[in-house]
Amino acid sequence: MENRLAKAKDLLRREGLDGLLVQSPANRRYLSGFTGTAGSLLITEGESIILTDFRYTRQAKEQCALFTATEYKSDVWEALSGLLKEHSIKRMGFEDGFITYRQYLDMKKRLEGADTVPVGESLNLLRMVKDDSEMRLMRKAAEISEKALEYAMPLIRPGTTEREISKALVSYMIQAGCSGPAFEFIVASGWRSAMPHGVASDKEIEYGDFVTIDFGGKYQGYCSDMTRTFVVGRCSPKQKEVYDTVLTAQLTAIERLRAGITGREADEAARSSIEKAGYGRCFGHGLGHGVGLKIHEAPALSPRGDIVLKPGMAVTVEPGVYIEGFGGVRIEDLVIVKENGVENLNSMGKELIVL
Ligand SMILES: [Mn+2]
Repeated sequence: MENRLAKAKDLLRREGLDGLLVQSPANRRYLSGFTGTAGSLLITEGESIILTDFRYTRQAKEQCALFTATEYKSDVWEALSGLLKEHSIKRMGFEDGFITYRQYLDMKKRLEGADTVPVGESLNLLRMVKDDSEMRLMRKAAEISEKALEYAMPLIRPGTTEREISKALVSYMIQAGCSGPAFEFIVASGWRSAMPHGVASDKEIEYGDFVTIDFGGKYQGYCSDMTRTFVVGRCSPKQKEVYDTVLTAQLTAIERLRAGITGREADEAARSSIEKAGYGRCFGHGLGHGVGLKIHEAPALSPRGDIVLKPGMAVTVEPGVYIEGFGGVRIEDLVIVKENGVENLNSMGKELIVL
């Protein structure tokens, strides 16, 4: 936590701010350890304060050892206004990507006298490189998700609905220690597998279907994210060709991934592999995204990904090919970028399985 707070103070200096207001759940938790659903951090060079209401006073004191916990009565802006004066904060950074327009107007009105400065992505970017404790939690989240998929695999057969598979995954992961799903699961079978984000429906699995399952759990705040595609009953030559195209692209991208390349270069490795196989127009999304306290965070591995990858960044590698009326395949692993390659948090096989 000291290191994380030090990163926030670097940001203060870099942006010429006297204070930083942090209210988004992920950044708040990252910097303070606070897991409650409401609260504001005010970080200055010399002091770190967490403002909560009555419901969270005790929790804030217990969880945020590096912060002074202060309870406000009913109006957080009034409390903040007092703190800004007390600490002579003239320029305060705020999370423009998080607060609503209504909150923004409130803030401007109530914190009159202080300049409020949008910090853009800079605060979120502090979370990109994971520390050892974060990596441990992500490994655990990934491990639980693989076990959940093994548990649910016998259900992937004609007659089961997509939602039943989704339900089995969620209940296994909660039983194994996850607080819940990391996002709404995609279980897309047959024609629905051509929809990259086809969330689980009441459609029944049918003989010959592709079944794409994209899911993950939240373990002590950290997300996992993985995708496997299966074929049920019988696999056509075309299905095999599409599957192998995606698998080759996925392996090629993992081979290419390492510190020092950009997200764009990683994406390009998979994209050119799929293009060579003749399916370039069927891969309409980016290769992957950062994962951590949020399921989607920086850096992006995509044609617009200009962030240079560093050791400790956690990213997904998930190329796909989607063909309207036929179906689609996506294969996704969660990896941690290393100096000369990656640590793959997924160990489950990726050869085509016909169930
Ligand atoms: Mn993903």
